[in-house]
Amino acid sequence: MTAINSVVDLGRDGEIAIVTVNSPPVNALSADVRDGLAGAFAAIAGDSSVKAVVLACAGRTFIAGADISEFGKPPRGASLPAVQDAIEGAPVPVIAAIHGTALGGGLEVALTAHYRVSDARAKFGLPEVKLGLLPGAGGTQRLPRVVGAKQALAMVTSGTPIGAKAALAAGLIEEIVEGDLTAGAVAFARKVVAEGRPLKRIRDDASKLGGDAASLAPMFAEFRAANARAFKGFDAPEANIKCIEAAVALPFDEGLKVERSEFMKLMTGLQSAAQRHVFFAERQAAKIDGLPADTQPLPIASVGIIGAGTMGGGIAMNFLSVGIPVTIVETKQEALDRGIAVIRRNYENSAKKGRFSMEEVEARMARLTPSLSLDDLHSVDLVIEAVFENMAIKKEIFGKLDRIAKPGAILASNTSYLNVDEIASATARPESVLGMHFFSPANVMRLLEVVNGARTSKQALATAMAVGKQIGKIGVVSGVCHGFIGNRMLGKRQEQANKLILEGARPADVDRVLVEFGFPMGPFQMSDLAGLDIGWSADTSKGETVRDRLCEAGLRGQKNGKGFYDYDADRNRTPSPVAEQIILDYAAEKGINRREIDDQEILERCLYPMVNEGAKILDEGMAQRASDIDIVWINGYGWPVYRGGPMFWAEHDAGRETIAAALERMGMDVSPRLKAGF
Ligand code: 3H9
Repeated sequence: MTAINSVVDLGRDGEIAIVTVNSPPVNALSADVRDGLAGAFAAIAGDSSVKAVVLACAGRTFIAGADISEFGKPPRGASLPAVQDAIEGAPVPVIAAIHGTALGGGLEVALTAHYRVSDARAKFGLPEVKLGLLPGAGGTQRLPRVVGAKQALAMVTSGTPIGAKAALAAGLIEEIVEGDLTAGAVAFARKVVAEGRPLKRIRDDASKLGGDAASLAPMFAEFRAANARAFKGFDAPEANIKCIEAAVALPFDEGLKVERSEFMKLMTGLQSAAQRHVFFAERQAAKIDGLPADTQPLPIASVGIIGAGTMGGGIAMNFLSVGIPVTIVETKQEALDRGIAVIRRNYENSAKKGRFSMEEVEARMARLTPSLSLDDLHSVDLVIEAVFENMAIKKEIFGKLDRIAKPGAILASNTSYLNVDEIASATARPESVLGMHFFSPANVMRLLEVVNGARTSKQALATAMAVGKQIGKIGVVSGVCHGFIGNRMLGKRQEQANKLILEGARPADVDRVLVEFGFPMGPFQMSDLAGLDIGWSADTSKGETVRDRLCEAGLRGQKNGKGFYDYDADRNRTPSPVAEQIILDYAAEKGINRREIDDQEILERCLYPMVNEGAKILDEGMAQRASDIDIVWINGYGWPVYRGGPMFWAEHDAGRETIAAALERMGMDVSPRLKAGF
């Protein structure tokens, strides 16, 4: 075996050359990898003893894409198209041997090989759309020439990979290899040589596209219409569609030009920069600053959950779904039964939608043990308390848990606001206590704030983060402060939204501006959805806030069809005249001068104070890094991913200085970090 460079080797098995990429962790197409491939294929082209080539990868995966960390930097090394030309134009058959994930540029390289084989677990996809991009190395032109325009369209706009079986059925690979992949690929190569099979260049064969521009036009139109909602706000899906249309309508090289031009537009735009930021931010969030390298998370083989309400039940589902048994504790049989029934119904609904079988529903339910006694939590590895937000009750529960739970068990509270250190003080083991703040619906939302108490041990923190990952959440470490990262910032937005409607904006205007920005709903739609009467009681209501008055007038939000909006049976909403009058009366009573408020002011007043609060959270060390705050807002509150999160947006779009100056004009206390940089 010859090392072409530090990441590409050229070996031989008789007359078959074997090119191996070995560039951990994911064999991304860095300059070194491209140089190595260019070198290897140049050597092969000059060696007449080579009859075929196997292109394989070492480590956990085939090439998983272009090297995203190189994007936006000056180009270096061999270009990707030059490498692809060398493969596609090789004088002998090239067989890509695929394991792991052939993604993006990786799949695009494989599509320049003349044949592809894989192991049974391999996955194939063009996920560029998730980075605000499109496949820029011929993927939009070659993939439809293999799997047809329709399937290619679905693959490039969703970014979702397909498995080996589907790839075989679609003609993307020739064979699924059993046993050693490279050996199987070499055997396949020998067969190709022995049978004198042609050099199949995908670019030259348009027969599988599935039609021409005219016959496929309705398919494209339908696809756009069916996905309009999902694609709203994003630039990349439409650019991907255009490229597949070009593949159908134009000769290969012309289509490539369209792809290149669309790719460059996306690549230099803010949306892709934002989405690439999010890709790395997600991975960064998993890292705990200052964690000693030898910290081992504790194994979590069983979980106890206190409270079988909406949150407790949703949290339980996360664990049951990945095979971890849960004991769920309530105080009353009726509440317990109700909670269990909801879990079962949720699972059955998923099964009815075909997500899994009814046997799987039973298997998950069999992992659930209902109980009326905290004593039953004596042997679990992790307890998550999910009762309502009342410090006295939480402290009482943690005091009991301290006596019941086994030594070393992690004791977590799902509190959204309360002081985790005070909760921990009810135990003699504060090192095992932390917050695990799930977002509703807890079985669906990906965000998990892991609240690191003043005395929480590193190991407990690492365990909570690891178990979060195990149940498919994106964990973000937060310090102890009121509302942690997400709700603390949300509070600032709500404060301004409440003021705006008194000063002259209508709730529907505030909601519209934020929805146009990219949030799935605005603050008043959110209040209606959550229920206006959460935490409100008729006995204690003093009519001091708009919310009090709405509740006193019988407006409870979506649950009774009346809130800031009136709702019909299909939940269509129209602004409520009753709510509007209550707001007007309240403003008049308080002597507030109402005026015209434009959309820009609404946006600035809702978002700038939030960014400022994010900066304060960083000032106080309550978040580890600015990008963690972005991850919280994208995954917990519907911040549009194509705007990269509030801190990215402040830095790269709105401008930190602009925000700081506007906040000063509003008379707000501006975080030093907002001025200095995050
Ligand atoms: C593209 O190809 C454009 C083309 O059309 C060409 C245009 C000209 N680059 O996710 P993990 C790092 S766009 C650089 O934890 P897993 C990642 O940051 C690309 N780095 O592992 C992490 O680093 P760290 C299209 C990358 O096993 C480490 O690898 N391709 C890249 O859970 C491990 O990653 C994609 O979008 C990359 N391309 O999942 C695929 N990929 O350890 C993106 C990963 O320092 N990648 N890293 O935090 C993935 O989806 C997953 O990483 C993968 C492995 C499924 C491959």
